[in-house]
Amino acid sequence: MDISVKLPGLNLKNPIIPASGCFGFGREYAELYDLSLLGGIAIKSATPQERFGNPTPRIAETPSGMLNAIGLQNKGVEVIKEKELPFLAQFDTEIIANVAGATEEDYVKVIEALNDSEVIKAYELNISCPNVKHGGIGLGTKPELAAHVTKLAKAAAKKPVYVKLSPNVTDIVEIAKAVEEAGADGLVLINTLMGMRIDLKTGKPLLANITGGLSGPAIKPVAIRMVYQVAQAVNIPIIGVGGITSAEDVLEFLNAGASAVEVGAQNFVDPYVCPKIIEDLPKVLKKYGYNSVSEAVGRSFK
Ligand code: ORO
Repeated sequence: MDISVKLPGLNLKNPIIPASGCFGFGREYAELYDLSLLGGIAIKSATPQERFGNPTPRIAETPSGMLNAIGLQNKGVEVIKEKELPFLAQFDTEIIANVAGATEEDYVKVIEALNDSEVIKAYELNISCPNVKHGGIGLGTKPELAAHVTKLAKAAAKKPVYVKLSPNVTDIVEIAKAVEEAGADGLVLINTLMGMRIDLKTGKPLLANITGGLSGPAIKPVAIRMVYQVAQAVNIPIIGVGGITSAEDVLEFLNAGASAVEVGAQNFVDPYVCPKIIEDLPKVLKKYGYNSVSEAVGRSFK
């Protein structure tokens, strides 16, 4: 069965994309399997300058999930361009750059730096990182701010812009519509849910950052609900993400209205999860009576 998916700027041979922050730049996974098997790869966030991220501890386990407070650690867009993109160029898969920053100007700077890269096929505007004091979620929780940074990004970008939305809002539909109106080519939802754990030995927060972003199977129903609500309100494609561990989970996201998916935390549990899902997906689609990915998209409300 052909499970390819065409989205703005992206010719995905299958709808499976490892999620940003859970796959680095693919180097460790490339030791385990051929990255050309993947539909695409959303690489770790790039900011204009190098960031060391938050102090440790910045990871904690939770039932059916994990908390992270990495703080957008990365080497800066120029180093990523010089050192990581040439490595990724050898694979036949679509590379998506996750774009982050502390200010609106930072987002534009990263986009301008990557516009001439042949490796990057699309941008994923990260206005939903819950772990930084400036930028990130601060731009993604108010419709006007989300729309404004999207407009600036679209004006600067020579490739399609997908906007990655935060679930830490009262009404995600309102944000999605504002971003669509501002010119976004697609949406990615959801980023992590803000959470917290306490270390009982000290009575203090377990993460040095105090709060962190919750990911993993625990958040899947929240992500499905948001994809379902947003898919009925917008006309741009949605890449669904949140707690996917199997091809059945992928089908659930497709039925809710996603056109493709990203797989995040499960890569830490099973580094082979993406190729396994890719192998299983045609069988699962067939089992539930579908002959293509597109037939399954939005089935829950169509
Ligand atoms: N963590 C998340 O959960 N989401 C992001 O977008 C970024 C981070 C991080 O770098 O801390």
